[in-house]
Amino acid sequence: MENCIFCRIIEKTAPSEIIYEDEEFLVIRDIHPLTPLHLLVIPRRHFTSLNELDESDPAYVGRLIFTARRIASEQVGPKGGYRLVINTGETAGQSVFHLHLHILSGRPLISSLITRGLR
Ligand code: DGP
Repeated sequence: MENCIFCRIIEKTAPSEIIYEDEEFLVIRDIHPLTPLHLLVIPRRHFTSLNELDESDPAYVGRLIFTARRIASEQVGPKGGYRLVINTGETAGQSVFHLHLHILSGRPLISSLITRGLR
């Protein structure tokens, strides 16, 4: 989509730090990190949000989650914890309307929220 920043990152007409990519997903570093490790798993297909995903293809969601798990494990090591977040809708804090999954690690949730002034 023309005005979608994540589509432009996928097309490589906008810059980003790409951590991983395959035929379905791209993993980039978040430009405004909330935690010491903050990555985004972005499907190449443009879905406005999680609500647009087709229930008839649950394996696709599995591949999205397993991609996030694999990259998170590679980045944080076997003992490191991480959190996966999908903000869905404006009132939940979604600001980019192209489905993406946050990988957050290195700081507990509550201090991440305080950093963003959300508490
Ligand atoms: P959300 O609020 O869940 O829609 O998350 C959108 C995230 O995307 C937010 O943490 C900041 C990040 N972001 C927005 N624009 C860019 C960009 O141009 N490059 C990168 N790397 N991240 C971006």
